[in-house]
Amino acid sequence: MEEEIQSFADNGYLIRRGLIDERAAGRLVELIDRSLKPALAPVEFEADVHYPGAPESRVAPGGNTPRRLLHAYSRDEQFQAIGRHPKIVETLQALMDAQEILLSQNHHNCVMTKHPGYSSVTSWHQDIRYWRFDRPELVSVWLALGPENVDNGCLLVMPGSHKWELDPGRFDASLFLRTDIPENEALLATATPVELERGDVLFFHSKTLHAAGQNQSNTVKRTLVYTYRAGSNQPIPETRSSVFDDIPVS
Ligand SMILES: O=C(O)CCC(=O)C(=O)O
Repeated sequence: MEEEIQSFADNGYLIRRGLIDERAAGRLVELIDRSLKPALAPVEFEADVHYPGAPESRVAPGGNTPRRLLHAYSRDEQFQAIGRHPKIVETLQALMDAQEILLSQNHHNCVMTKHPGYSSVTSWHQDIRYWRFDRPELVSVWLALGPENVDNGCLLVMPGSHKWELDPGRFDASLFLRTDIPENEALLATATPVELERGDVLFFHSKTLHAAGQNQSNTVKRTLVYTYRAGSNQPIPETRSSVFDDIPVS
């Protein structure tokens, strides 16, 4: 684990291959598919986010394409089992150097679905930009439930970006990294695809710059995503980070 802790500290992300066994991952896929037809609320639709490539509106072609099944943790015991999975929790304890770990119900806590035809591009951003905690030190857990690659819109990261101090001028009004200014060219050249297989788990820091493309394949991509904090890193009261109680998982 020492090497993995160092790699996370250096790069702002860590991949643990095959952390969730095939049977559990397969059952999750079945559960997610049952939750998509019809899509069980609460759901975020591609058309809601207005990201590049998203349908114009809910009544445009593809307007009913789900992007995220929200509030994953409270939907089903199977989602809870992953949220509290011992291998995930022990990795988080090591990466955050903390015994007490809590799962946030306010951030991520969703199944991301990327459907062929109507998925959007997520531009470069740091998740912490809209989150409010004592310290910007949270870790998100991204469980691949099938292959994730450039073709189906896998995550891209900029290794080491969680340590960069970037002036506000590098970002646009929505706090996405600007791709139209020469100052960001060298950063954009470091983009690294995170290619995963079913059962692989990506751990990434809340300051790591990441992005994702559209799904150009002909199958749906499904990913379960949770965010965790250490017990000592409290959400700021009366912000969107403190709306729902965090769940202790250790
Ligand atoms: O479109 C994607 O898969 C990326 C999602 C993402 O970066 C986020 O929700 O923070």
